[in-house]
Amino acid sequence: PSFDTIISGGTVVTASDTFKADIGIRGGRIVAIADTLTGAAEVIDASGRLVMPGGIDSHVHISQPSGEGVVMADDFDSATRSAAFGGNTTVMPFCFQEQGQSLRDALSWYHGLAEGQCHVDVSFHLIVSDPTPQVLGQELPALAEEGYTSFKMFMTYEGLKLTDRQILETMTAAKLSGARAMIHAENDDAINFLRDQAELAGDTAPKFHALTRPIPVEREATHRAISLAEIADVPLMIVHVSNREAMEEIARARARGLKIYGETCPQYLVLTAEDLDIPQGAKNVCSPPPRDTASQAACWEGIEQGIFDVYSSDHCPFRYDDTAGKKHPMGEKSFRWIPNGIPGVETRLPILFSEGVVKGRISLQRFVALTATNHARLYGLYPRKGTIAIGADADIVLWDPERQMTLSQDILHHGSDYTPYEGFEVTGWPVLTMVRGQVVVRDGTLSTPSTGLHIPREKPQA
Ligand code: DUC
Ligand code: ZN
Ligand code: ZN
Repeated sequence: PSFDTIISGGTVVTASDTFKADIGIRGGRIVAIADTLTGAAEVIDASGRLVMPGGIDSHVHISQPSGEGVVMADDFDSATRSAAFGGNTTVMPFCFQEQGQSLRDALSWYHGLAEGQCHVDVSFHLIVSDPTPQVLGQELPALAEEGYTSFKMFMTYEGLKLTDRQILETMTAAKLSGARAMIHAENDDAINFLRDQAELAGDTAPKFHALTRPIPVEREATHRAISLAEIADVPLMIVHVSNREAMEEIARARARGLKIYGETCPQYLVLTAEDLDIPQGAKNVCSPPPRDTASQAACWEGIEQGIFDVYSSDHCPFRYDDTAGKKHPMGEKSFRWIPNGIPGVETRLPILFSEGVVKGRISLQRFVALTATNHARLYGLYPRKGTIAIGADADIVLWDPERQMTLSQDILHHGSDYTPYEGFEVTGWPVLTMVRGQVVVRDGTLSTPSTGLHIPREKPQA
């Protein structure tokens, strides 16, 4: 046969087009796209299905140390299994540099955890928390050449946060090495001030997590991050944008010609701060916190109008009913100790498809751009990944646009013991996930052992 696999009779969607075609796959790559193809060891019937580039989730946390006595709910096996069931073919987790640690040591620890465990492809971002001259002058440039072409900086969190001076120096290293700079924008001093005040007043319940990280905390830091990027003359990705004011900082910077990119996440589209003000509110503690319905509408606007280039999960899973998770013993005393983050790698695509495409807010093409193509472009995976084209990896999701599902912990595969989206109704569901031509999930069953690889990346595109 000419092909290992043919995907037959489906509707192919890319970031630019929607068309009926068969796809021929050989050696893990797409080698033919035509009206009708024949001659394959396996033919997958895609009639009635959308055939889209597999999701690329460029913002997930896996096995990341998250504080004293806290353990993340997913390892690479469970996180990438959950990703595959959710229609994703590549995830980009963070490799977190501890204080005093070299980036290489950090990477070898994460690679050790990931090796042989992954069900989808994986490509690491770095988190630079200790930007010594050695790290910025030697390690980052060398690692960028080796395919680690992006890193995140934090403006908050003890042990992670950088000063403005350090951010400028680290951004400059990104500029010199051609790597993509990403930033978590929240004003650390403002958070600490508000948090101390809240605790003094006895306001320690989970809802005060959101109230002590109000919108100006994020807006100010976003503005400052953009200004620093302008000073350093480097493009910058603002991750997990939650509200209109931060988004407007990005829009304004772009209107002035700066290369500022924005990411938003499902929690900012469908959750609000009120979801922290419930009996099990710790389940929804994440940073930045979900806001209000006006902020949801603003984030939808950013999605529709192109201010946001990427939509990621910020999957950062903890168990709820667990003292190593959301029920950390100190968390009862104050929200300060509740680990920040929620699971979402498996529910990301269905939420955007249902709330975005089915409800008429975005086109199918925009869905693909936001969930796959733009991630590939902005992080140096394009055109190997993120599109359906001759020569690209056969990373494909078959999507049933009509299937109705109720999101629920029972049907998910992550390591968390809950989902923030319990009971949420969606239309549209991934029914087959293929990574480099191998079917990983079909009809709700994981069908191969872990064949995910680490993918070194090119320098990102603007
Ligand atoms: N930032 C993230 O990117 N994820 C989880 C928590 C946080 O602060
Ligand atoms: Zn962050
Ligand atoms: Zn994150």
